[in-house]
Amino acid sequence: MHQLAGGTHPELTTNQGIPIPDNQNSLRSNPRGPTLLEDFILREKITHFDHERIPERIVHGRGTAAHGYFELTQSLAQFTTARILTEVGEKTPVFTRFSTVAGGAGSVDTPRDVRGFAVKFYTKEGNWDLVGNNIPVFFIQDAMKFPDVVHSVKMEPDRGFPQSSSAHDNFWDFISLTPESMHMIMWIMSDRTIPRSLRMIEGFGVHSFRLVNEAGESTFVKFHWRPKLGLQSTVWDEAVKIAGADPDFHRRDLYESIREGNFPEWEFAVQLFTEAEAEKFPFDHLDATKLIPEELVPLRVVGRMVLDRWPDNFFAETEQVAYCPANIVPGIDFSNDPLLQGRLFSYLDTQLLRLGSPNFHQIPINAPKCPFANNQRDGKMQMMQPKGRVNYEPNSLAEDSPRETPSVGFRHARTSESGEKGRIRAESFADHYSQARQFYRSQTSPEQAHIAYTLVFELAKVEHLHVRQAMVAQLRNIDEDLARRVADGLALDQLPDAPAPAVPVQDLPPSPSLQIIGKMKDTLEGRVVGVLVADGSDGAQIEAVRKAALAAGAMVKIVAPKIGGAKLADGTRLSANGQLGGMPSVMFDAIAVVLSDAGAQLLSGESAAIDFVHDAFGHLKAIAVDDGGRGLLQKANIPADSGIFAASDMNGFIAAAKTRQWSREPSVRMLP
Ligand code: HDE
Repeated sequence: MHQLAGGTHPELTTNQGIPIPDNQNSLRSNPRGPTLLEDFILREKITHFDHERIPERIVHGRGTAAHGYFELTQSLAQFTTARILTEVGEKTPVFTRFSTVAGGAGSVDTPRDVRGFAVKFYTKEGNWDLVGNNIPVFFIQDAMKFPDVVHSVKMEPDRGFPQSSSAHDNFWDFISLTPESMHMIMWIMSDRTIPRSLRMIEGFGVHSFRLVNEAGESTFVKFHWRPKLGLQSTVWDEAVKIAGADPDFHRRDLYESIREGNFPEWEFAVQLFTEAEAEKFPFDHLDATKLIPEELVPLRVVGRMVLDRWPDNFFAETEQVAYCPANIVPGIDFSNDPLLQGRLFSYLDTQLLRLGSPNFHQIPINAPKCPFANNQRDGKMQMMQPKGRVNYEPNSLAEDSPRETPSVGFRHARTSESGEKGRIRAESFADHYSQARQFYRSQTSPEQAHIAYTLVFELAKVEHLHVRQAMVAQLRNIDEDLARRVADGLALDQLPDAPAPAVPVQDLPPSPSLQIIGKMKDTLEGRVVGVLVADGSDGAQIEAVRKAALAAGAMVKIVAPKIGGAKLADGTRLSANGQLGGMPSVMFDAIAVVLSDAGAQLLSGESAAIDFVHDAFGHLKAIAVDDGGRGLLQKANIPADSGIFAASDMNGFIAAAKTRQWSREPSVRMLP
């Protein structure tokens, strides 16, 4: 067995501190005899192992997280007393977890799904958890419906599939009967749900919250995260192939970028509005199926978040971290959004099940970094050893026991409530289609085509014809052209009748800020260029690609038929980052193919090489080729187009690599 040489190795012991003499063999009555029950070392080791797993999160089971800091750049002192939002320049530690929603902890990173975006701020006034998503609206208006929507999307209970996919009957059956979900459906059918990288997603607090100032006055607020690298998505066929090529694509990307010192960063922005302003909105801001367009209430950037440290231990930190929307600090308060109100209850409850004890707040990743003290005691896994006889308040026996402090304690916003008690959905929540329409009509034409394409893909997996029809019927209330495209893609004979909307559908003004393409940045920063090489490739040409890509802020990875690398034309050996079969072009944002004639000849007979260029073309990527590379493109039947460049034209290649070649798409895909 290979043992690391050198170093100072502590003694291997049991959990009771007993040194272990032999970690290879259990205790047997004789060398070929039965194992003895008395082997306390074996039993302790196996018992601990048997208990290694805890229940995974019922939603957001698969996630990845990193440490970092939040820095306030603009004070909101006029609106709030929260120190984290008033102390400019102060760096507050954060732990941020990104997740998919539907899949289990062992599912893949790139299904079509919402991404969770949960931030724990360890502020001086206690922990504040902003538990958001990468989409600013939600499926439902009332917490009462949460178990239903989650049951419908999760694997079907009788068959145990599909894992991590909304493309099945139960989901679309529920959705087609739930008009309030239509706005969210537009978002999840868009490319927002197949992000290129977690570093390139937005984050939203979704609900309206309140900021509360010194005078006790409150202002409504929506919280936003905006990625420094801009928004970027994959195309669906690419996401599907990434899932096979690298199930950990997103977490590896986050890990590598932090390891390389390219720290992921987001701007933190707020939308602030008063109650009086909210009354004039053409929707109810307490309804989580609605957003406030940036054109209506502009974003005010007030801070930034940088993730700069990978956790030491996945289980201890990423798995055990417990977010809760009810964790809030003085100066911030909740709104009456009925979805948020339900969430305030749910998270603590789920943590008790998941982490097994009311003392989960003592786990280092969950513990506040400011002092905390109260008279809560005992319980499973109690790690604290409070001294003294007093564990109640008020008391006259202890001089140092914790006391309430009205001057700094949490104060709720001053509000008053009136109205009829009951299970009543506000009339102002009745408009389910206007913002769905606004979203669809605000997209660029490739984005609209992708929404239609995705709906066809998903509904084509639905076995029940009446469910497909019911869904197309709903789409007619959003946009007649969209409904027609989807109906055509499903080969429906006729358009089903649209259900009557509860209130007239409004034609709201388009909001370009809802696009992805409009929010892409003109940059290659944070992206990866893959260079396919083989024995005999031209080293100078490879170097030119590498230099140009690095200068534009991208990473470069070399792919060769063998992991040991390639012997270049000048006899030197170039080491490879990946072997062709295991590092397909879906791993990259743009590719270059630098081959000698012999190399092109060799790779023409290798389907992984043909797929490499074929997929890059089909996924609308910029491609740079030398003569040998062009030979491979010809073998793959790839026609010349404006996204394919001679390797000598690095300027053209780099400019094109910053985006996808949208104009190519109609030539490679039958869009509905
Ligand atoms: Fe969650 N959600 N949720 N959710 N949610 C959970 O808490 C719940 C909702 C979100 O990385 C659970 O610890 C209810 C909206 C994220 O650990 C659970 C309702 C938004 C995460 C739960 C919602 C979210 C969760 C499962 C409707 C965006 C992962 C495990 C009333 C604003 C946090 C857990 C992490 C996790 C309940 C709706 C975001 C069961 C009842 C809306 C990012 O408590």
